[in-house]
Amino acid sequence: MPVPVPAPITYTPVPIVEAKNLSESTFRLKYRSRKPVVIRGIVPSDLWFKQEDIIKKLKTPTVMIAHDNANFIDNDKYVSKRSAEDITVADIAQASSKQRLYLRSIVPEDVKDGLGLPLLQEIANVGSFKDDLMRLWLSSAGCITPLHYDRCHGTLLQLAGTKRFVIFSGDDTRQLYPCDGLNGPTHASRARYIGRHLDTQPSTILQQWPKLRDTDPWLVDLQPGDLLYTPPGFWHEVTSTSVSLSVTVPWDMTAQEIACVPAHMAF
Ligand SMILES: O=C(O)CCC(=O)C(=O)O
Repeated sequence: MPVPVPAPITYTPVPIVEAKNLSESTFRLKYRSRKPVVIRGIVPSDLWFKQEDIIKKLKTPTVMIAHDNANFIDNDKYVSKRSAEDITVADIAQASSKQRLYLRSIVPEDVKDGLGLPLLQEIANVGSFKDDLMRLWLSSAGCITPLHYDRCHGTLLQLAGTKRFVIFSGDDTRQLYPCDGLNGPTHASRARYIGRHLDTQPSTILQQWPKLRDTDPWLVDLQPGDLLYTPPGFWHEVTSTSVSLSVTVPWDMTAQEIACVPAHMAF
């Protein structure tokens, strides 16, 4: 009897558009709350050499160390934290697989000024971004932010290095092993290492998380200068595929959007 070969998980590449070809109305009708998109031509792609300058400007940087050395969940159960006034980019880059480090911080004003945010504001037609939730993320290769969703419109600006995102719409929620509120918050999933195997060894994922067979993920490997938009309620897992520097810039849903959130976001 031939052994049945499991069907692979099919995935769709996240569409990529140039900012100069993206009007406010196209963003609104095609992408806003509907699907992820990479926008190129907003974010400067030459900030690698400035990283050391950038982290010297950080006021109260915190470095996280994951107990399993891979999955960074902002919770004492999974990570320890230390303040990191003395950290250098080399400390993070060379941490490698022995002890990965993930630095998170608020974004210094002059770094914010160089990010091209006025153009994003125009395309997304946003009154103001959520300044208090903007974050700078500097990670060793191999750091993972496990699968979860946010209640804001989210953008991640990839400033240096590379990151892999796997993204699912809220329609896939039942297949994504969401926590039940007791074993973790309901906006987080128990599934792990999806991005690591999605394109190469999907059977590894399916053995552990068989329901993923019935999902429709998007996949993207972000390069410096890419800006990724992720709609509210869309699940995403983020893997740093090299040492990586990113900034996240969220904005609130409108009252109208909040009034019709999908069921999985109601709690
Ligand atoms: O870059 C990361 O590790 C996580 C970013 C994230 O979860 C987000 O953009 O919402």
